[in-house]
Amino acid sequence: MQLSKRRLARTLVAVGLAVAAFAGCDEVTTRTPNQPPDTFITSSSPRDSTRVVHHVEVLWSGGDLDGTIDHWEYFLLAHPRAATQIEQLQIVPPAANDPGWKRVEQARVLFAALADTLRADPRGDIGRGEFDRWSSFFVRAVDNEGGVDPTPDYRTFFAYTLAPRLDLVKPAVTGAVASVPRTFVMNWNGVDSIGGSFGTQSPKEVRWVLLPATLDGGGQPIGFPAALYDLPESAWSAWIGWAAMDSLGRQSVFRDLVPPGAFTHNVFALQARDDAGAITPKFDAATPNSNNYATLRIDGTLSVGPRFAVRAREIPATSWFFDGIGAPGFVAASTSDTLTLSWDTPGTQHYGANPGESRYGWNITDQNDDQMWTEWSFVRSATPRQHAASQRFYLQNRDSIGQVTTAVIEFTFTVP
Ligand SMILES: [Ca+2]
Ligand SMILES: [Ca+2]
Repeated sequence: MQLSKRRLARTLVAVGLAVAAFAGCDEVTTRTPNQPPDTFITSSSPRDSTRVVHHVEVLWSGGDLDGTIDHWEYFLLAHPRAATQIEQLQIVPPAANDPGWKRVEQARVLFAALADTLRADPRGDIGRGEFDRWSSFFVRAVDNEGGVDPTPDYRTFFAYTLAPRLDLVKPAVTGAVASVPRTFVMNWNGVDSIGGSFGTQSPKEVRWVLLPATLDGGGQPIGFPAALYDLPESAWSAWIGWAAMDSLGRQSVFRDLVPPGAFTHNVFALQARDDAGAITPKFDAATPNSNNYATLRIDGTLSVGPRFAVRAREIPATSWFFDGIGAPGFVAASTSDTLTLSWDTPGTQHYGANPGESRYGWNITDQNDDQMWTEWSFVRSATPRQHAASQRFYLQNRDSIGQVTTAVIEFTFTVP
């Protein structure tokens, strides 16, 4: 391949010289035609016809006999997924005017080639789990007169990688059923192996699915994970960028999934895709750090929102617990004319959210009036309060998905 290219280049040079010689005979009427530049890949990696990690850097050089090289253009051609041997490929350079040629100023480029095909049934043993795909990289010089190398140089290589690995965390429970209230947040971690000694990176994007399930006597969802391997594309969410600004590449929020008092069983499953197009191939509920599906009991009898306890330093051995949104208020008798109140960091772990800020106030008549509250803050205590009569303490704790639990305690004052 390289030889035939060089032979052609030499022929072109010879023709060019002949034209130049001819043009020299008649300087008045003929201008020497531009000679196209030539291009040669110089890097040793990827060697032609080899299997390489899909993060590929190619370096090249070139020359132009009658001018200078202005810039370069490259083209990455992915071969059909079914091809496993180089003999099966049709390595045809793209058309000179193909819009897929990409301009580059430097004589090198680093790119992620496709490696999106697993050669094993993901339901069985997938060995090392490598995904691969054949590609050809073409590069051509463009000279100062716009002349394009008609014989791009190229390399053909078999790129491989491993698919991202996912790890469902709170509120999922590895290998067991997690009970969650009807509004909850699924959270996960993930890591993508680039391949070889290249280390790891973040997955590029994720998608999820939440399916109804029936549990068997052992608490296992019937027909899973088989059902997950057979899902049509349309059952999945859209692909979501891992680093999406709203964190939705790392969590998904579900609100009011069942009516209050009702419950359902569901399976939540997750896949990630990397920059090679490789998608998490297996579904696993039980292996730590690789558990990408989980069984949920979405229970409408469980309270929704942050939960926390409030304490008064002057009334030891007593606390008032607020189990989420709508928790009833308390009446508490105090013999101290000072109240120093504090509260726990709100509990949100059980439904997958994170605790947020608190605010409080006394004798609030309009909860919608922000002026009656302190600023939202992460301080979990109130300034000591003097009192000589009944007073109402109002406290709000919010979570990372905007749910707010309001606590009300009426303190009556009795002289000891
Ligand atoms: Ca030229
Ligand atoms: Ca990868």
